[in-house]
Amino acid sequence: MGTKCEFMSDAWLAMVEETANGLLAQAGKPAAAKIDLTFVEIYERAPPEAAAWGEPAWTLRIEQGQALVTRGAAPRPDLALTIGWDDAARAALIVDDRIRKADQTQRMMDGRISIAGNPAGVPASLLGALRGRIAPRTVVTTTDLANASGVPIRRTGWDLAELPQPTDDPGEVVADVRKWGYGILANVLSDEEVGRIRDRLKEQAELEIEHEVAWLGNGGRGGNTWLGGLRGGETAPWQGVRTLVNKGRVFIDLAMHPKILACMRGIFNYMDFYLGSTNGLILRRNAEAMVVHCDQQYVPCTTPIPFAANVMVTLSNFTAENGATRMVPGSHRGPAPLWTLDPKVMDNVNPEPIETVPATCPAGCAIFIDGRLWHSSGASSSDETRYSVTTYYTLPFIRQAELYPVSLHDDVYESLSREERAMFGFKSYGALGRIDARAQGGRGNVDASYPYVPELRRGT
Ligand SMILES: O=C(O)CCC(=O)C(=O)O
Repeated sequence: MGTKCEFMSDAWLAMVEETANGLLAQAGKPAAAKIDLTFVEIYERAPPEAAAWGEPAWTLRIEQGQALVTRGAAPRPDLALTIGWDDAARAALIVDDRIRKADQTQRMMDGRISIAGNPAGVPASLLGALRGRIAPRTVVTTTDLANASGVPIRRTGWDLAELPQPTDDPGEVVADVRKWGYGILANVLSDEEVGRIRDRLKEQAELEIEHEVAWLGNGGRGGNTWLGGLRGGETAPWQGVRTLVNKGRVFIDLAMHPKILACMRGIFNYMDFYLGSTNGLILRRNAEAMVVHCDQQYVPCTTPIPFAANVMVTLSNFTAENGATRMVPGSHRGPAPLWTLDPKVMDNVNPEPIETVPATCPAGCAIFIDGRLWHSSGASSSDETRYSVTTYYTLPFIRQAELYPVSLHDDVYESLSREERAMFGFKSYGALGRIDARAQGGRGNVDASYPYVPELRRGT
């Protein structure tokens, strides 16, 4: 007889745990090798579309080692998780292949479970995969989650105190991003780490100017920028440093920072996502504000979930004076802002003035921005240079802004772990992203391997 209980409830968790431990015992594992499952993040108990049906949205049945998650009364066999113990080869919980197929459409947004400790000595690489896999999945529909929050879209006259403030709590950050379109995680980097990353960015930026390969601008990051060196009499108050992951290990580590990725997972509702770009953004006195835009401005329709999200890591204090990023709170729940080309400056401008608020915070914070949120860099009237790194992640069906499989330098590619390569776009996503080796032993997918196959002909 199976047992029924609410999805992601404590009882659910206890059942998964019991099943896993039952299998462990069957496999003759010592009692000390018990698996202990705990919730680490819970955002919503059930998807709103399910709640709207007015029934307990999810149930879980466990029978003979099978954990069957069903929506309402209707069983969905594609969500069956077979939890077993792969005793022969290695100690690992196995999740049925079917969940992988379901991965493309079934996404988890209710929460995540983690395995506390590692008493059975499960290899770390498998544990990582398992954490993602064992988590139950729900369906992301086109329901606009944020509309339910009751926050009006694009209001003016903000009281700064009601808007997101820096917090140490990743759950609060994700909730802020859902509600306001942005959230600020405090204390992501220590002072020492801020100093180390900023020094590398400064050195690279200075040398790119010296070598006349810099990305510079009189205004902000927009159409009005050039690649090269300083032109006569120009000071370039704005500077971008592209493809940072080719320019220092510190930037790869930043893109893979566990605190940043934990928030990103929440923002993307536990869907797969990958890295789209990593840029240093430096604002000096007289930098102008950028056109108000959203980071998925290229998507030709409104989307009910973010297709992209950005994290701005602050390497100096972000103040209203030195050009802290400016937001239009709640604007992620509507279409992208309008642009028109101003022929006088040959740059995109917003046809109407838009009220924005600065996201101020100390150095070492991470400002998470939903890809649909209207925002811009601020203008700087300060002698305190603003240093930052913006790291951009997207759902894996979106083209990367920096095409890492081709633009990663060979030594950098060789230095990457499997997990890092997956994040850099070497993992396929359904039918997308297959990499054919260009030569014997060339770059390939982390989750599949295609032999190098040249044009084959008979008789040659
Ligand atoms: O520099 C900033 O504060 C914002 C930059 C930005 O929005 C962008 O680069 O897309």
